[in-house]
Amino acid sequence: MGIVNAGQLDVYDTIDPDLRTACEDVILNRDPDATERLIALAEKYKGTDAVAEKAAAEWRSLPVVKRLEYALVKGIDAHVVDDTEECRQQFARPIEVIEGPLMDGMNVVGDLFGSGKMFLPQVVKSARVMKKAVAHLLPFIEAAKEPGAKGKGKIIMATVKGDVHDIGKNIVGVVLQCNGFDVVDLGVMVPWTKILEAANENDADMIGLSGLITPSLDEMVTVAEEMKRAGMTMPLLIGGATTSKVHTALRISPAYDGPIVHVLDASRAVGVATTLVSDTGRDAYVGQVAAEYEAVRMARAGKGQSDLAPIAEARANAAVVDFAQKPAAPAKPGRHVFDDWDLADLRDYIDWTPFFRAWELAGNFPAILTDEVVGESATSLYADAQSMLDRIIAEKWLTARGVAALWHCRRDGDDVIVDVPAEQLEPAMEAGRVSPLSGVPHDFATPMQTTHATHAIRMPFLRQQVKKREGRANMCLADFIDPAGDWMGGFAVGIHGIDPHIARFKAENDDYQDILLKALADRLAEAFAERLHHHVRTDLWGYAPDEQLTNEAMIREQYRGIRPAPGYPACPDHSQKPILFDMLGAGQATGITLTDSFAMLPTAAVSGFYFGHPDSAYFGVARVGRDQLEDYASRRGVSLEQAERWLRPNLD
Ligand code: B12
Repeated sequence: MGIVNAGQLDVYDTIDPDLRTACEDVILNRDPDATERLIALAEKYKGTDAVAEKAAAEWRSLPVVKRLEYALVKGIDAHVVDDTEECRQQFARPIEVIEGPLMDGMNVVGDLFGSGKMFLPQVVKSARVMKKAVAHLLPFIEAAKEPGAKGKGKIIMATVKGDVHDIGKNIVGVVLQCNGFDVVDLGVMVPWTKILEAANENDADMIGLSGLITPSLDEMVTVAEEMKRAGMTMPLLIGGATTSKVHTALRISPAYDGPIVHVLDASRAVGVATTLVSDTGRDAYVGQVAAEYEAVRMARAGKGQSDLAPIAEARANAAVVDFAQKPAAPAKPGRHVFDDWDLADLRDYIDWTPFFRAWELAGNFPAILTDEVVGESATSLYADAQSMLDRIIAEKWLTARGVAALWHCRRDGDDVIVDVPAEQLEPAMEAGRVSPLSGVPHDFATPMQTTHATHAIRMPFLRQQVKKREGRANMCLADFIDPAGDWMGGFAVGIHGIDPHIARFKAENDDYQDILLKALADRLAEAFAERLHHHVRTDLWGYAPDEQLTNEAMIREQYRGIRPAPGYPACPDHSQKPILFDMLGAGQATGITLTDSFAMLPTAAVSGFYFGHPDSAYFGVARVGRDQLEDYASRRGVSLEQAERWLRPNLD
């Protein structure tokens, strides 16, 4: 068997070709003499430490320009300041170091990435080396009053107003910088005024917008409209998890006259940006994208009325649930606050697959670690993640704060009327937020057994209207709640304390650790949501006291009950979050706040509902019709325009 030392990872192309061929011959069984030849060759490499030291020494004895290239490709930042300084003394002007050896090195990185021989984690490490070198040179460039390095083009990047997510945007920024673009990153929650101002002040070549949640889609349309009103013509790039080519074509593109391109991921961003600044390819490309988006619009326009059932018909086809099977009343009803959940405990609940996806490494954990293509990169990234997690836990970098509550409730049509202890709601009532949302008499069939006075809060849900095949229901989350009296829950969890560490990494120009920490905080938030749900099932609600599931089974959701989160397909309206937060007293209990687009701060946060009935399941509401929109507006006690804004991504 071939044995791979996962601790000794290299860019495949840089392995000594003789050694590489000899190893491949053995592993792929290409030659009957392969073993003998490898054994003979191994003599040359005897004593791995000595070989490593020799290789290290050899690298350090290269000419300084080559040393910089080596450091960039390998992502080694240990000597970069010394080497950059040595290089600076050899060149007439400090700017030449950037435009010469550093850019040459980054071009090698860009080529390896572009041809799939290097992966995102390595590229981000290379960018860290580049940033440290540039940071060393900047004071000299400024002192000499020289103009800065001439990049390929200047891009203003921002996560739009109301949205707090920046991992995707940061990754794209790093990759663009690696490929010679100047990136002016305005951060998160950026209003359109600031984006337009920055584009003008910096004489930018294009603007890139990012967003993770659906309310950001409308904000992107606003930015496009304002760019048009200001007479701008520069290209606008659109990216982020909820954005799509279809939405860009249908909604954003008609709002602006300049070129608009939806970019799926970081690896495509370089090609698109490079074409958009090129003198030769730009016009043809812009024309091609415009034609593509026009075709999307035509295809949509030709589709005619989609097949939606009237809401009354959809309701008549609601899921039929046997309430004899509903879980018993919770062992510990009411609210439970957790100020500082043990991070070491959360570690065991982490779902690692999305972590690798965030770094554009495709595959499922743990198989990804031995994947033929990305295995090396994934293994190295995983090792870095583990050692950062060790420090996060040992040095208590982060704090996991959460709240869970279990309330008595009953179904009323597509709403659930929830009986919430008054003391929990008081701050919200004082702020005048609760009254328009409840308006329901306190008339439960089975009154809640609690010593507190309670308030009835109406939580409206949306129902599927797409016409179903015979025997398939038009689902709504309210269907899982017994109209004669039942129980449901809510939760909010957040990972606090990231800011000082991110500030430290920023000061050190270390994008790699910055993105790594954010991605780990997100994983811990998701793990906390999973862990708390487990605690609810086995203890607080206690309907599955003996549940024994492996982490894998838990990730596959093989447990009873669901925890849908506002924004997920079963309850796509993010504006449920303020009501949920009031019901939980989540602000005070967890320190989590909501932006005006209902994003949560800290960013690594999750909130949602608990449904315990064994039949409860995830589904997608998908498109809703005008009739349901009107009905929903009246159930929420808001204007039609308001409801339209909230439900826009789902409107027919
Ligand atoms: C991981 C994850 C999380 C993490 C945080 C993610 C993060 N920091 O970005 C956690 C667990 C905290 C989380 C929480 C929530 N999430 Co979430 N989450 C995801 C998930 C599984 C992956 C997102 C991700 O990290 N991708 C990796 C990054 C690198 O990709 P990216 O951001 O898309 O960026 C890439 C491209 O889009 C592009 N790009 C991005 N920006 C730009 C900009 C430009 C200019 C260009 C050119 C390109 C570009 O390049 C990037 C690199 O390749 C998605 C589902 C999915 N498969 O996408 C849901 C998803 C995004 N989440 C969703 C929701 C609803 C939520 C919550 C609101 C749920 C809740 N009620 O608690 C919260 C909101 C948190 C908050 N603070 O407000 C929904 C959003 C849809 C919607 N209706 O709004 C999704 C789509 C899930 C779903 N199917 O419903 N989530």
